[in-house]
This record gives sequence, C-alpha cells and structure tokens, in this order.
Amino acid sequence: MAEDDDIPLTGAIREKLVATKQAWARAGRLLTGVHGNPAVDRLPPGQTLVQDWPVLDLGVQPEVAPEKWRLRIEGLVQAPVRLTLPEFMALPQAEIVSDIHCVTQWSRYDNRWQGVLARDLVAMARPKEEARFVAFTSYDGYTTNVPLAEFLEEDVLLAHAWEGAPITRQHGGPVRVVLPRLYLWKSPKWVTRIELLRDDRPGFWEVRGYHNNGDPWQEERYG
Ligand SMILES: Nc1nc2c(c(=O)[nH]1)N[C@H]1C(S)=C(S)[C@@H](COP(=O)(O)O)O[C@H]1N2
Ligand SMILES: [Mo]
Repeated sequence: MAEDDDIPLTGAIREKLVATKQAWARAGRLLTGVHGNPAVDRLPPGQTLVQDWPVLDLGVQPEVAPEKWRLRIEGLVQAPVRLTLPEFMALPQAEIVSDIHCVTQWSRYDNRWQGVLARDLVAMARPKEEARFVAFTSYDGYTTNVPLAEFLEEDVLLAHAWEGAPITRQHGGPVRVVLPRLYLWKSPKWVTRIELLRDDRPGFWEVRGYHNNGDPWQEERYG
C-alpha cells in the first residue's frame, strides 16, 4: 500500500460552505452567552433537538475499500499500531449510547454505537510520557485535534456501527471517532491516523475560527 503520510484535502471541497462557516465563526453566530450544566440539563445551550441525523462534511465522502482501510496509531508511542479492518473488528468490542451535538446547532439523543474504546487502542500503542495531545487525519484530508485526556474518556469510541448497522459512508464508515463530550466536528469520519503529540496541532476547523476545545456546555463554538 502507498504510504498515506500526506493525505491532501481532495479537490471538490465545498469552498462556499467553508467560507460561510468561517464567517459565522468571526461573527460569533449562534452564541447565546449561556453556560449549561450537564448534571442538570440534557440539551446544551443554543442547541435544537433533531430526530434524523444530518450529514455534514467538506463535501468529499471518500469511498474506502475495506481491504485498503488502515488505522495507524503513532507519534509519541512505544509500540506504533497499524490495523487492517479484520484486525480492528477482532478487538474487544464496546457498546456506547451517547448524545451528539453539532456546532451548527442540532443535537441528537441516544445514538447507539459499537466499536473499540479509544482508551483500549491507545493502551495498545503504549503512549510515551510526553504525549499530551492527539491529532487525527481522515481519508478526505480532514484533520482535528483533542487533548489526550479527552480522547481517553470512558465514552470515546472508534465506531463501526450505529443502531445495529454498519456506519454508512456518508457518516464516516467504515470507522469514525465518536467523542460525545465535544461538538461533533471533533469526531472525525473516515479516520485513518491517530498521532500522539507533545504539542497541540489545531485541525481544519480549529485554524478557521472554531474553538480549540469545543465543549458544548461552555458553548465553545468559536475561538
Ligand atoms: N473526515 C471528516 N470528518 C468530519 C468532517 C469532515 O468534513 N471530514 N466534518 C465534521 C463536522 S463539521 C461534523 S458536524 C461532523 C458531522 O458528522 P455527520 O455527517 O455524521 O453528522 O463530522 C465531523 N467530522
Ligand atoms: Mo460541523
């Protein structure tokens, strides 16, 4: 397989959509100025509940042939991991039910995911002492970043199924990250590389005005 160290952002990106979202970020659109409390509330401030599951991405939905799919965990690790899809599917499986919150204001409750816990995958790679941040790269060239501690939370999954069926290509199949405590842009679809880093590395939206943390309860939409 060709090395995918530099996955370019592929051609047909929806530039207009990106420009609109950037302008919203600059204008601070959708901000209510209220902080929520997840111990009391279920819907974070400024969010609206939906029943269906909208599709949002840069407009390129890569078709990843199952036999070509790879997941790599590398960077500041003692034992870099490289998995094929059958190897990934053979790891201990978890089921998590979580709510998802998109920065464009919709939330969807009770999503039932199956996959491998992020903390199990990270443990396989044996992180080095200095590792503090995680950078993700996806097959469409999308990138995003979170603190390692956030990725190690007990409800973070590399999911391959949603509501009992394989995650569709539109929603990031064969495997996507689900980080339910943060806005959904922090949950990369079509993920292929997980890098552990000493210093943070802001991703696609983070360098375009989105907040670096993205906690929906603090309404960290824009940074
Ligand atoms: N690889 C990849 N992951 C991505 C994106 C993307 O463009 N490419 N968009 C992000 C954004 S902005 C959102 S809101 C969610 C949307 O996920 P969904 O389409 O499954 O609802 O995916 C996130 N993960
Ligand atoms: Mo988004």
